[in-house]
Amino acid sequence: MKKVLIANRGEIAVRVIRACREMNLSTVAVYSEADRAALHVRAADEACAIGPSPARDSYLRIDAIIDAARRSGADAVHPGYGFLAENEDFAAAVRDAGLTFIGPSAEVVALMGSKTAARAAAARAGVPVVPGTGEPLPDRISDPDLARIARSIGYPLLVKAVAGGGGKGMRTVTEPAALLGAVRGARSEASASFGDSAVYLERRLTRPRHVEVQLLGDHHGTVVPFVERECSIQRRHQKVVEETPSLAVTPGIRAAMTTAAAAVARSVGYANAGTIEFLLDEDGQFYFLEMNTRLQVEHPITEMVTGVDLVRWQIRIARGERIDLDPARLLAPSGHAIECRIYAEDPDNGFLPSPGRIVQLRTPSGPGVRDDSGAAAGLEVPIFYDPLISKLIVWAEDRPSAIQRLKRALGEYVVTGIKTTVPFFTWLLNQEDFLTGRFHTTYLDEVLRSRNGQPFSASSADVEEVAAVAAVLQTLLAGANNGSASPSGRQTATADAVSRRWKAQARVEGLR
Ligand code: MV4
Repeated sequence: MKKVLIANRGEIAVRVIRACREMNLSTVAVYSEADRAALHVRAADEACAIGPSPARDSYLRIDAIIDAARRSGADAVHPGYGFLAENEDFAAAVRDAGLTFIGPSAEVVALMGSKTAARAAAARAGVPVVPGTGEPLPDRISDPDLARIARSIGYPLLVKAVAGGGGKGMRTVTEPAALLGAVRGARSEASASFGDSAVYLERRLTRPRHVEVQLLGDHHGTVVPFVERECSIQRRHQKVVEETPSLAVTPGIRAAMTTAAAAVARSVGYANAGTIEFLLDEDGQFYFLEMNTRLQVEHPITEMVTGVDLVRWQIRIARGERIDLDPARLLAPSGHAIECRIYAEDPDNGFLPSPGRIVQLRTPSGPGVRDDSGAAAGLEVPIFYDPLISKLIVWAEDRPSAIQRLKRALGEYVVTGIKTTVPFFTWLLNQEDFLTGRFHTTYLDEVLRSRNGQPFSASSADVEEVAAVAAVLQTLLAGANNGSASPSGRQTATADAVSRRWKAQARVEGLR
């Protein structure tokens, strides 16, 4: 392997390019029209245009990407996450073009893509699954048959899409009268989203946590699991904060859960980085949910507490190397890591996307801080893609110190020109339930609903203070260069004095 094409964009493309460079591999970026000047294009050794801005005309075009690999002479393809990362046809097309796919086999991608097949594989490996139908419901099931199956599973239950994941095509049913409508609704949503109307039923667990196990498998039959990640802080099925280890996982649960995860992966001959998602209920019982056959957004927190570079290992595994990591080390985390997903969204306006040109961007640094960014000052955040601009990851000796460090780092974050979710995180990190670890998968949606749209940013006192800092600066600068300079640009206020100092400093630097 000499030259890797990264079939993705944004922060994950940059992340993969960094690993390649450390391994002396050349890199090829691909880009849509909207991404001509993007960071991942600048970061790579070379870049190929693959089509118009909408993802379906560029980042989702299997033929265009294979063609770019041929043109550039790449011999391997890394899919990142999202886009084609879990598309079995893409994995097969890469293989059939004689290239190395830095991911699992097309067959395993297909198997885990069917949520019922994945569930069955987990059950065969001896791993608990939530009571449910197991098989997709027959297309033309009679109403009485459906009602009988539902009754035997018990209410409340969930109708889930076989091709689903991420909450799409999912419906809660709390009483028999709502069953038919929910099945119909789920079928049509699944059909529209995935082109597959198949659904199945599962008992709905109340207030479970979402805990997942990272693993690596190689082509020689070795599978090693890592300490779990806690991913219950989600908004509308999108993770927003992840941490490791989980406060809810005891050593006993960890041993059982990681063993279960490895058993599922081993049973399907898994070779790549992968993740087994579990639901963990209030009495410590866990259940297999899904397997993700790719690198995940939140992989850095695992890297921070284990010292293992997961992308490097994906590449080594794809080259046929053996995993020679000490399994005990992967289950004994050093310290605590937390990630915040920073989006170009306006938290004070229903988290609406906030695309546009980034005027200033200063990302935090210092001890224990890692910033995985896909954006830069002067660049547009396009409307066409997921508006994740940056992942802020911190490490510290323990959870309270990690939270302190995260607050410090969020205070250093400066971004102007677009709105971001930074003020929301500053609020979240002060919530009693977050600090004590008393949360579950519906926690965030519940508190956001109860807040009724109160703003996260700037009280008027904060705005006044920012204005005062700006006025002082203006006076100083006027003295320094004969009154020709005047601070300009938009200023986002947060309720944090440290943040204001950093912003003031960034502004001075911006004017020099
Ligand atoms: C569940 C569940 C409770 N019981 N299954 C949501 C997305 C999809 N991947 C599966 N999901 C859930 N499945 C049973 N049997 C609760 C959820 C769920 C959830 C899961 C993980 C993270 C966030 C969530 C938010 C709401 C519901």
